Amino acid sequence: SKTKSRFVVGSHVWIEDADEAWMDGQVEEVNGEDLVINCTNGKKATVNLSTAFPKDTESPRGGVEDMTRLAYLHEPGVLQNLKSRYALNEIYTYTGNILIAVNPFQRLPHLYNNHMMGIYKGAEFGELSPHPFAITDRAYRLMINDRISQAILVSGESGAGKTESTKSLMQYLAFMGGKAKAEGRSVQEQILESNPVLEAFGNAKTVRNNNSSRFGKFVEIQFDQYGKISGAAIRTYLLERSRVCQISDPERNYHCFYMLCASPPEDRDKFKVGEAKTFHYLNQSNCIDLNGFDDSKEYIETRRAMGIVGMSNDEQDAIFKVVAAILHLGNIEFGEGSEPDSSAPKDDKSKFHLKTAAELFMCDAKGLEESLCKRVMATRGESITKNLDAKGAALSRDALSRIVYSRLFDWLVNKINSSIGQDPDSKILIGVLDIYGFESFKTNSFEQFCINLTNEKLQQHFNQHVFKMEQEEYTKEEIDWSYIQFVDNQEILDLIEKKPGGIIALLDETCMLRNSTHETFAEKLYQKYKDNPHFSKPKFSRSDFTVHHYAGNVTYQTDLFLDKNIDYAVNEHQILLNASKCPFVSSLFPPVEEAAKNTKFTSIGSSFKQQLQSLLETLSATEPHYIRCIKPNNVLKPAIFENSNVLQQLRCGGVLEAIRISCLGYPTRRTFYEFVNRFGILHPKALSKGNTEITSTKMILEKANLVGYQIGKTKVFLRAGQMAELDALRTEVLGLSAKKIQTKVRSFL
Ligand code: AD9
Ligand code: MG
Repeated sequence: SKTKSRFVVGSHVWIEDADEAWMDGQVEEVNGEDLVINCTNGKKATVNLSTAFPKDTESPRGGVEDMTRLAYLHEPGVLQNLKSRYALNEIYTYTGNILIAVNPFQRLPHLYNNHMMGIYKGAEFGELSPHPFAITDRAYRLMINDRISQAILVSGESGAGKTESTKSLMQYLAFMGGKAKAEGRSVQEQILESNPVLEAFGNAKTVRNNNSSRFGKFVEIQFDQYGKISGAAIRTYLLERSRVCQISDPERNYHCFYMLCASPPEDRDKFKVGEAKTFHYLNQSNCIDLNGFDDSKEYIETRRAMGIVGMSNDEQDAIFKVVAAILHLGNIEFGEGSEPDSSAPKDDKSKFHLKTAAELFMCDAKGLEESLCKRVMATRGESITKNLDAKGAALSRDALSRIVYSRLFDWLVNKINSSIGQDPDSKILIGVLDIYGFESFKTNSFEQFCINLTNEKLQQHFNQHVFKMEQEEYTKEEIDWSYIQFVDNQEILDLIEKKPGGIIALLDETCMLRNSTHETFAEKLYQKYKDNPHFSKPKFSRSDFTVHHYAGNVTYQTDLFLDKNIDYAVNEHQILLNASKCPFVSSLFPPVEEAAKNTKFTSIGSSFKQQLQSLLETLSATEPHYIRCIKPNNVLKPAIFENSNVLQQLRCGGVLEAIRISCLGYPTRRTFYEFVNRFGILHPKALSKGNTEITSTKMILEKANLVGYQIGKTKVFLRAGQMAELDALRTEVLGLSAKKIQTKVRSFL
């Protein structure tokens, strides 16, 4: 309120700090607007009182399990709480219904064993320590009791622990909903074993995570009317294709390549591979071996899992032959051919790799060479065969590798889905989403653009949900609340995906025009969005653009936007592999219908947008649960908690936004008992016998001259800042009563 300061001499406060983000201390002097603070690190600081936040001195040393229990729901309070819990290896914390998971970077096996699952099974939510099992248990029970489908959305930046969290909750679902099967593999076993298969082909070591998922995943687990798992469907999003041909030190290509090269000698003979370091697609980076990851053991493990998810030995062999063929493709180098501006394999070594790739693909070697070195151009009913120069042939080779790998990955996903099987009668499901978090790097390309669109959409879903939950709590307590506005990101979504007129639509248009370049694309963007508040053109750039995302500004480099948006198999490649004598390879390239040949290309941006749309539709029919994963440091080591880094993630993950939304209403809730316990000292008369807790609460609030709070059925709801005012009074009273004892002067009250 206007007249009372939140701070007095002796108040404990948080102030901003350049190194630590927030620093705590105690007010030594109040000079008008200024506070002189004695910081706990010994520094002295003078700050404007509007920049200081009250610090709760009553909160338990080990932090609280649910942040909505914090006396002060603000940034430093949230940060301090997570930090003190992390120091005790308490990696999970709630913020209301959201579970925050801070990556421990060390195995904590006691947290995830069968015994633990047994403990969480059937326990009341909030009764036990925060845990993904508790979230999953609640989702499962809501599904059973209310017959409503549920979704668990796991998000966070790369290396934050999304995939590990996802695995532990799938393990819990299998525990709760698994059923014994008389013969063959149980559905829950197949679901769990799909993880190592997808990780072998879709995960790689990056600078951010040694086992980074290079695709997004939504697993829909279907249940029968008895609550037993009866089917599942896996959808994947945007596998990173460029990695197949291009990696930078110290990253790795997809795990499966190294596994294959580390397979038993008889398999290496069968698949015609040698050491990993002899392949160009792998040796562009110095990192071949991965600490703590035994590629030969993983090979055996992956094949075992592939068997469980229904891939026959022959199929597995065919898959690894394709993987091997890609490695050999990568070793073909091109030099000048016999005609001007033509190309041919450079030397005997390249010829050998070309022959081997053709053998593995079971296609014609001459045909493979031609499909790489020549391009058929169709113009006005005529087709002309044109030679590609060495550079063009190398590009064609890489395009072939990428399309083969991405078709292979899609095949794996489809195969897993068909062997697990869908339950057409299932009416209830639990969806689990493990998808890349917001990304903002030094250079951001089309992938980051799609990833950030995903996050923009999920953020909207999240905000709407958090907002709804707040309203429900108010309704339950029967208190008034005026409509609280929150910032919606619909305008940013429109900028990106509106049709027509959005960036994706503009990109598709540009891709369809001849002679377009990324510069003409950028020029169109600049013209179209020059007045859009969520768009800007960086000063010194001619082709970059900046989108003002909810989580911050990201500048995208358009250089590869056009190439990356266009998805098509080069016709020559298509014909060649369709004719393969290996039924598996030929099935990856089914004949293209005449009609489809004329449509110039499939837009990756637009099809991704559609996939997202359908994901959001699925989600909107479910009750969502959120797990926000946090990466406490960038060195991937235990026990290091970097304040600013964590804050940035809390911001991007919408945790602070959720808190902000709740601060717009009545962020502090206390049961009447708790309230009287803490603030009874402000008005001892209110505690007289015969007064109910609710009466005492009201009397204390009146005495403190507060306005705008609400009295619910079981709790008092305070506006933001009111807890601090009460605490300031309390500090004063406590200080005075200490003096009173010493000097027996008159009482404050
Ligand atoms: V990415 O966007 O796919 O690059 P994720 O999926 O968020 O990323 P991931 O789950 O793979 O991260 O976790 C990264 C690493 O952190 C794991 O390989 C583990 O070494 C470590 N980790 C994460 N969560 C846990 C955990 N609950 N217990 C132990 C963990 N280690
Ligand atoms: Mg992952």
